[in-house]
Amino acid sequence: MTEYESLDPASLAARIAALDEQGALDAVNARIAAGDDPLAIIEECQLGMRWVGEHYQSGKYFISGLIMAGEIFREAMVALGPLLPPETEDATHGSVLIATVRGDIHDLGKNIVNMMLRSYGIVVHDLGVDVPPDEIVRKAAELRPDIIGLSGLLTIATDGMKATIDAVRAEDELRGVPIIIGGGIVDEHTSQWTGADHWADDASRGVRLIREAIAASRS
Ligand code: B12
Repeated sequence: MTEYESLDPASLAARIAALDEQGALDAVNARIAAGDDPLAIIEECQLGMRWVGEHYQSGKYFISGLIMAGEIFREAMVALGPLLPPETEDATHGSVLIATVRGDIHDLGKNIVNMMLRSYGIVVHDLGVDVPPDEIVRKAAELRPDIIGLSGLLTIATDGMKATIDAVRAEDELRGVPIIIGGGIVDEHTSQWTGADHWADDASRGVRLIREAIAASRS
C-alpha cells in the first residue's frame, strides 16, 4: 500500500488530494469547530497539496488540478484567517521583506510563512510573486528589513534566488542583511549555490530561523 493509499479517505488531506472542494472545506470547518490548532490544520492542507503535486507529476491530474487545489487551499485559508493574530506595523519584534522570486507565481506557502511571522508580532512586507531582483533590492534599501525571505517552488526559481542574492550582495547599503530561501525545492546544496544564509522547506523551520536571525541582528 502506498503512503497515499494509506491516507484516511475522510481526512482533510485526502479530500484535498481528491480535489473534493466542498468535502475539504467541510473538514476544515469541522476541525475549526472542534477547536483544533489552526497551524495543524494548515499542515494537513499542505500534505494534501503535496499529493496533488504527485498526481500532477504522474499524469493523473493536469494543470486544472493544480489550479483547483490552489483554490481549495485559498478558501481554507479564508476560513482559518480570522483565527490567526492580526497584523502589526510596530517593528519592535523585527521586520521581514518577503517575495516569490522572478519566474515563479506560487504564493500559498509564502502566505503561510507571512501569517506565522505576524503571529509573532513580526512586520512582514510582502512584495508578491514573480518579483525581479532589482525590485527586491530597491524595496530592501527603502524598508531596511532585518532579513529578506525569498520563496520559490519551481526548480527554475533557484536561478531567480541566486540572481536576487547576487544583486542584494552587490549593494553596499544592504551589506549584512541576512537572506533566507524557502520552498519545496530548497536544501543545503541550493543554499550554498545561491549564497543564501539560511534555507527552509517548511514554515515552522523557516519562522524559527527568521526569529533567530532577527534576535542575532538586534543583540
Ligand atoms: C497549487 C500549485 C500550483 C498553483 C499555485 C497557486 C498559488 N497561488 O500558489 C498554480 C496552478 C498557479 C501552479 C502553477 C504551476 N505549477 Co504548481 N504546484 C502547485 C502544488 C500542487 C501545491 C503548491 C502549494 O501551494 N503547496 C502548499 C504550500 C503550503 O506548501 P509550499 O508552497 O511548499 O510552502 C511551504 C514551504 O515550502 C515553506 N516556504 C515556502 N515559501 C517560503 C519562503 C520562505 C522565506 C520560507 C522560510 C519558507 C517558505 O513554507 C511553506 C509552509 O510550510 C505543487 C505541488 C507541491 N508538491 O508543492 C505544484 C508544483 C510546485 N507546481 C509545479 C509546476 C510544474 C507548475 C507549472 C509550471 C505548471 C504548468 N505547466 O504551467 C506552473 C508554474 C507557474 C509559475 N510560473 O510559477 C511543480 C514544480 C516542479 C519543479 N520542481 O519545478 C510542482 C512541484 C508539481 C509537481 N510535482 O510537478 N501550481
